[in-house]
Amino acid sequence: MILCSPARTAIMQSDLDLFGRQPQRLATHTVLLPGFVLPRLEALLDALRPVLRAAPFRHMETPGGQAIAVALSNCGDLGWVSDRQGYRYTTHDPLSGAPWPALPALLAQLAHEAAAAAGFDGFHADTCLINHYLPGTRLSLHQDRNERDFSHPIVSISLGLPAVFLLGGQQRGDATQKVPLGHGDVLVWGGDDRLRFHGVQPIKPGEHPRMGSRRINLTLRRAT
Ligand code: MD6
Ligand code: FE
Repeated sequence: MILCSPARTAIMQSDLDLFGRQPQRLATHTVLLPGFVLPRLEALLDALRPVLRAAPFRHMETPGGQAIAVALSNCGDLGWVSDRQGYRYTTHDPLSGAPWPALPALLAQLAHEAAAAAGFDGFHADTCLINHYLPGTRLSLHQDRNERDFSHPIVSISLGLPAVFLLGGQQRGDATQKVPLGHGDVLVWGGDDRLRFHGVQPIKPGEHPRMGSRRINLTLRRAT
């Protein structure tokens, strides 16, 4: 799928997800791929299980000393952490003292394919942040700026309970676009949109048939 090609006008049958939903361009360099991971969902969950056994979800502290409502873990060469010292990437899990679990090949492959589908060729993730939301949990507006090179896109996979993603602008006060993200959806953004403010509205209570009463978000990046 070459969504970025100006020559391309028709959407191909192969671009549609299981439910016939089409990729959607939300901004110049932001593309929503509905249901992109659904065909490989079980393999994806199989790959996550050992990662989360080795590096369980935990609540980290903000530099200001507040508990972050979203529980998180990581896999890959690096993992994103927050504590009194600030936000940064580490090679080791501070909880176990061991290196973060390796990035499963399937995750790297899905990220590569989703990025390409959104017009970002040659994306090779080296880290995946795994976020766990319970109903009521929100993520306040922020920018992702702990990575070395903002020319790489970010691939974000949503699983479980639906969320409303807030896509803001370059300034914190800019208007936000509400983007519904459902189970299996992938959001890819980069380029001019890479430093947009964004957040997640409080997750509504519910029960997802496969994932239970939670939302899981996987954000794949190139941090180095
Ligand atoms: C989430 N995502 O969807 C949180 N950041 O749970 C993010 O903060 C995020 O989805 C950068 C790019 C895509 C994202
Ligand atoms: Fe973010």
